[in-house]
Amino acid sequence: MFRIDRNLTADDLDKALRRDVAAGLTSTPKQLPPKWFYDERGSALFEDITALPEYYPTRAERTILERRSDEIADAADAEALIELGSGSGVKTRLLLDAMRRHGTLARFVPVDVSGDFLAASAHKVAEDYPRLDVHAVVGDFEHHLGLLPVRENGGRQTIAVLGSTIGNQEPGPRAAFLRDIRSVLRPGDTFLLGADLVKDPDRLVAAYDDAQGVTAEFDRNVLNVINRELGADFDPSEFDHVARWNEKEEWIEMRLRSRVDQHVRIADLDLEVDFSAGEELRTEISAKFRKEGLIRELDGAGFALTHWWTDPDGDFSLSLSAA
Ligand code: AVJ
Repeated sequence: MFRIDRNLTADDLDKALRRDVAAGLTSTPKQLPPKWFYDERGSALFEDITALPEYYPTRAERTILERRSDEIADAADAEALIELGSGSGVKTRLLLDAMRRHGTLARFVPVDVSGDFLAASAHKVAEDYPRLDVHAVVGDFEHHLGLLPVRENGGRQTIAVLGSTIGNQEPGPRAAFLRDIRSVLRPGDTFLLGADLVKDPDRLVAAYDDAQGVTAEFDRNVLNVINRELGADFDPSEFDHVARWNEKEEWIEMRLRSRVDQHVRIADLDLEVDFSAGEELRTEISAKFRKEGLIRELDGAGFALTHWWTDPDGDFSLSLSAA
């Protein structure tokens, strides 16, 4: 069984991009939200990143799921899995398989902003799990949580946010996001969260500034997106990729540093922007977590952590919390 709801049109996305670019390039310091990395090329580059020797998070999370998915499924005891930011689906299948073995799973609700990608991957899940009711939702899960088809059959729900997607948000919006998730759940429901952990800064920086330069290409790709979508004339080769560990905030920052004094025109916004040599545009934060801090944040949103799993190296965490 398969259906797809579209809560987000191409026009909504275009408006959001215009708003974010206009605000971000006129603020000091300049910044852009990371969600605009992911056009077709950006999504393919991210897939390449997940296979890099330096980028451990995807492998570490997969290892946890390979070892613990049955425990997770037993603890969640859920009728529906709602996955926010559903990605390419390898990890999802480990979870779905375990939940199916557990025996209660009837519904899968993958939610993503990228409609084409979501439709293709959700459709494949529906084919491979013929007894599962697959209800895909195209939406911005930071804003449209209230529109989700939660609890259509009355059973227990699990909401999953994997891949350390949550690390892209600053603490304020992150707290609001966690509260929003809590507000669509009821007692007995659970929240499964994948979160990357604080570790040696050299390893963190290497994970976001790989030797082959794939992450640098991914970072610069946001400029290609703005060129194409908003008629801008960025020359991506005039920007260097920078990854830096912010010790105080405990997050990785990715930045694009202008190599020269330059002037950029964003035609569709009627906007001209100057970059001085060495000036940096922040393109992403990727927050890293500690168990105590995460418990506190979850608690602040009304969740009680019940399970905590890491990979054998202690690099990445999966936690299950009760609503
Ligand atoms: C998809 C947001 C989890 O923060 O590690 C990877 C994105 N950026 N390399 C991350 C990313 C650079 C990734 N997330």
